[in-house]
Amino acid sequence: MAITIKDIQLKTIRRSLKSPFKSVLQQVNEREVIIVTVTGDSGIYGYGECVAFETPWYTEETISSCYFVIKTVLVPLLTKKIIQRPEEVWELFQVVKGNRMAKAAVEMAVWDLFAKQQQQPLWKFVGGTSQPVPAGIVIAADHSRIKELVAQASKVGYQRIKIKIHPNIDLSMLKSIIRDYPRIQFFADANGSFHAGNFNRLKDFDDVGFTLIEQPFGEKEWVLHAQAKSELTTKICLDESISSLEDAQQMIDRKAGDIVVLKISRLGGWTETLKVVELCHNHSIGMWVGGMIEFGVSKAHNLALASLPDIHYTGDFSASTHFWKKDIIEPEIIVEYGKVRLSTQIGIGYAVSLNE
Ligand code: OSB
Ligand code: MG
Repeated sequence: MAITIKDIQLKTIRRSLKSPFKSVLQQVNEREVIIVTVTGDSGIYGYGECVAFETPWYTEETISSCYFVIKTVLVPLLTKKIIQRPEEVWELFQVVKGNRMAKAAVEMAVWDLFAKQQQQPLWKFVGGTSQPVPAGIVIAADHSRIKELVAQASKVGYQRIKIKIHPNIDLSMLKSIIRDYPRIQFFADANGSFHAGNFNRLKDFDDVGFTLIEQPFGEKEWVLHAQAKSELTTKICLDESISSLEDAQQMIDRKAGDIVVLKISRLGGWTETLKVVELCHNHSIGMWVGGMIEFGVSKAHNLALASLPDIHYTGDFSASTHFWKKDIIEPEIIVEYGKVRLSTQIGIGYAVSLNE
């Protein structure tokens, strides 16, 4: 059923994190995102969340570049258009170069709108089947706190813990923690902190007990990642490197990784993400859904993605209360027995409330 796009509204929200998020790239204390509301001719509306950061430390976009691009370029492109399928938004936006996080925020809202129009939960609309979704948490704090934070996460029931690493982190400390929790899967995220000069140091991480090492080298370092994949037994997983279908194809062609972190925003929206899922499925590449310190609208989209039958690793799904005093969705996301139950309501499945 066709939808005429009637109106698109942007609302910026800004909240402090409960505690600083520290990685080799940046320390994040506060988070600003843009909530995009797209309204169709029937009066139904869908939500997207733009999750670029304040400065370009993770991707090239920033929250202010996204606001500018959405407002002055994408909104005029989409307003009054008649859309038959949400995939058409990707095609409409092809006249705009790059700016994938800006495009994704608007495109995701249109997917939510279509799911609502069809009276389906978004996760069913995109083909999801697996629920509840297993919950994973990220530890991005001072190393002196890792042990204590792992103990806390284990108590909550998280099934997977991702630890931010860098070349100088104490490996015997990590080994002993991982040994203490045999039922929890541990991922390591290096955020590109290794380089050709310390390649051998990466090999020291091979027997620490990690299920995978995420993004050891820089985003364009296909050769180093291929070397890592061939020389380590721990699986190599790419995050920053994968911002398009072409990047996923590169990874496969160059044998530069075993696993892909899916981020709808970094990939430019659902349409491109679903293509990456299909490609990875066809090449037996593992997948999981990554987080970017998001609020509930984005998390709801991520949860829908994680419910696809091809997603086999546990993603970055922590409870709303992990980062936020108060999330922007109701009910908030909760983790029970290490899992997040998906909403049976239509669309993203949550009400949005932007008041503090
Ligand atoms: O590298 O995966 C990353 C957060 C912001 C930017 C990049 C990354 C992250 C995380 C995920 O590690 C944190 C989360 O939202 O659970
Ligand atoms: Mg990462």
